[in-house]
Amino acid sequence: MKFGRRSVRENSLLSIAANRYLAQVELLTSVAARPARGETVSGDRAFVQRFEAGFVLAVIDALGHGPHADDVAKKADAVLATLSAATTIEKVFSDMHRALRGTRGAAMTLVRGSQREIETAGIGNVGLRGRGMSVTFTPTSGILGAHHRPLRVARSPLTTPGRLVLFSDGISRRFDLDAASSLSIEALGTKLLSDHGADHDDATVLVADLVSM
Ligand SMILES: [Mn+2]
Repeated sequence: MKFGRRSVRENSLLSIAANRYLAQVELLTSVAARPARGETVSGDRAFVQRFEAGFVLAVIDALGHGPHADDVAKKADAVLATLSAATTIEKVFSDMHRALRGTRGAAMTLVRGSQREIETAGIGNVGLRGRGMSVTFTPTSGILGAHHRPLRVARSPLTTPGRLVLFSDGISRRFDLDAASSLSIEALGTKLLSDHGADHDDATVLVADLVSM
């Protein structure tokens, strides 16, 4: 069976206040994803939301794979659809935890960018790596919808140019972002899927570049 692969790019301009000056920062994102072998649907989701002066990036991995995981991911989609620019990162996670109660649960890592900084948090094993900007990320152990340790939110200054990579655990962590620095966001996503993806699990990579205009 052939795996469905998709790569989607979106561009947008964000008004980011850097120091005293209003600088334009461009957020470019690309998603590469495929379901586990033998499945036609995935329990992974990649989410990108842009606001006038900020953005949210997230990858969700519902436990297991196949239609049951997809059902859980649909509930997660509904929570993310309610996000606004004012929604705190803590509220997204608490709403998600509540919405997924009674399901098999999910892992989620989320990046919330605002005018001067990025906030990061994750429950479970969705990975986050940064290149170009120093990204602090301290994942919280547990499962959304079941039980988890108190959420840890880390903050880092937003600097450009920078690259963020969020990836579900269907992608092995042993990849070298520096070695792949010349790749476009689309090529990096495709490479991580093909070179570091595990066939037995859904795999999703969200790559984002932040570039000053
Ligand atoms: Mn997984």
